[in-house]
Amino acid sequence: MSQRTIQAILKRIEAARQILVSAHATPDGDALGSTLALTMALREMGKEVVAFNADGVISPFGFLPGAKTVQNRLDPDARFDLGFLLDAGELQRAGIDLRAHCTELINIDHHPYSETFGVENLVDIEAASTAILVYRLLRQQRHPISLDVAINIYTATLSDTGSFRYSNANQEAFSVAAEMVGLGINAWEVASRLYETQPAQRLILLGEALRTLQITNCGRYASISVTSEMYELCHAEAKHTDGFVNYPRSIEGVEVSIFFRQTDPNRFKVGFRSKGNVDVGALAREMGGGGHHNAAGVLVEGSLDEVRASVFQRLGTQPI
Ligand SMILES: [Mn+2]
Repeated sequence: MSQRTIQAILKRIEAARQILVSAHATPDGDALGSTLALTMALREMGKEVVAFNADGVISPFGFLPGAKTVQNRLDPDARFDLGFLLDAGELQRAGIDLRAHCTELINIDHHPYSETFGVENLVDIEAASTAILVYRLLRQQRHPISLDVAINIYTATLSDTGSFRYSNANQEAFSVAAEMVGLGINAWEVASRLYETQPAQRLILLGEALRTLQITNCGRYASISVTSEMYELCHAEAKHTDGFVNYPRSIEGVEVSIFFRQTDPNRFKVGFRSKGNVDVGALAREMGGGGHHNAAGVLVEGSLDEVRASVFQRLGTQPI
C-alpha cells in the first residue's frame, strides 16, 4: 500500500520541474528536518526546489544544512508543478494557501487522522518522524543519501522521538539513526546544537515557571505557568517557553502535564502533554481546542486563577 504510494510519488517527482517543499508553521525539528532532507535530495536530483515555511527557520535549527535557503514568503505569482506538505496533519497548518501555488499537492505525514488533501498521501503513524518517510522515499528511489540529507533526517528523528525516549522510538528510528551515523553525521554535534545552545533568558524564565508548579491531590496532573509579568522580569518572550510543558510530566506518577501561557491580558494558551492513557486531544476538543492523544492545546479566556480553576475542574481534581 505505502509501497505503491511511494512509487506514485516518485513518478510525480520525475515528471515535475519546479517543486515546493513545505511543512507546518511554527516548525519543530521534524518539520524543518524533513523539509530540508527532501529539498536537498530533490536538488541533488536536479530539480528546482523552493523550501518554504510560513515561520521560517526558528532557533535552534539554523545549523541544519540548507536552512539558509528556506523562504518564509512566496511571490504571489510563484507556481510549482508539485508541492509537498510535510508533517502537517491538516492542509491549513501550512500557513498559506498551497493550492494557489501548486498544481498538485502531496501529503507526507505520520500524524493520526492526517487529512488526505494530496493527490498522493504517504501517511504512516508507525513512522517515528516524517523524515523517516522521506528516508523511505529516497531509499526506494536508490538515491544516495548525502551528508546534508543525513544530518536533516537524523535531527528530525532525534527531535520527534525526544532523543529516542518516547514510545515512537522504534527499531526503524534507531536503525535509520545508526545508518545516518554510518554516513558520517556527528551525533554529538547535533545534540549539542539542539540542546546546549539555549539563550540564558530561557533558563531564567524556566526558573520562574517552575516556582509555579502545582500538583493535583491525585498526583496525576501537574502544571506550570508563565505570565506576561514573567516575560518582562526575565527579558524573555513566548518563543523561550518551547518545551516548558514537558517539565511537569517528568514527575513520578504524573500522567498529564499542563502549561498555562499568557498570550493576552485576559487570555491563556493551555498546553497539555500526556504520557499515559489520558487522551488530552479529546479534553482539548471539549474545551474548543485541538490536538492528539498525547499533545493538545486550547486558548482560554480569563485570569490565570480562573483559567487554572476551570481546567482542573474539568479534570475532576484540584491542586494541593
Ligand atoms: Mn513529526
